[in-house]
Amino acid sequence: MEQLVNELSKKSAKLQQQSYTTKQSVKDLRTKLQAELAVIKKLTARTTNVAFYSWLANEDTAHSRVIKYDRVVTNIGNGYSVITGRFVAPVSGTYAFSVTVSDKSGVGPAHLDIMKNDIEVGAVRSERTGDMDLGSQTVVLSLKASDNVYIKNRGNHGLHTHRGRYAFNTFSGFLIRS
Ligand SMILES: [Ca+2]
Repeated sequence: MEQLVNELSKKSAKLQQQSYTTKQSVKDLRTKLQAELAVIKKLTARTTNVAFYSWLANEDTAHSRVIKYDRVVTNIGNGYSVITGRFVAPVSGTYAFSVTVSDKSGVGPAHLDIMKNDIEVGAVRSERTGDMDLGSQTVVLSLKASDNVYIKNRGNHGLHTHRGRYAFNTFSGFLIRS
């Protein structure tokens, strides 16, 4: 009887030790997993992909104050809206934007402003003289999520769309880093 009690007592102690070890392992694993998750979150934030490219094909929108570049080629992250002509930043970060402009030859110069939240941050121009000439501009901006960027037409001479045949007037942008 005494031997049996001893054996059971030993077994119980062993089980208690095993239980402790298991609990410790689970705790260690949980700590490791939390650290891994933090790394994954950081990497995911870093690889957020935002990029768009659109050009002007429709003559009707060439005279509007906010240029609505209607031929959307790329819109990763859906930041650009063809309805409003505005790019709205889906995430905070550093962004680059480029615009090219071509005037209607012989009609008048084309002068466009790059606007951030309705404030001019860049400008680009092409002269009415010189057939098929292009102006271009690139800006780098720090944006908060929901800040918007668009292109404003300062003049009213229209832009060279060539009836949608050539992508002379373009607007593009991408997230450098969030
Ligand atoms: Ca010109």
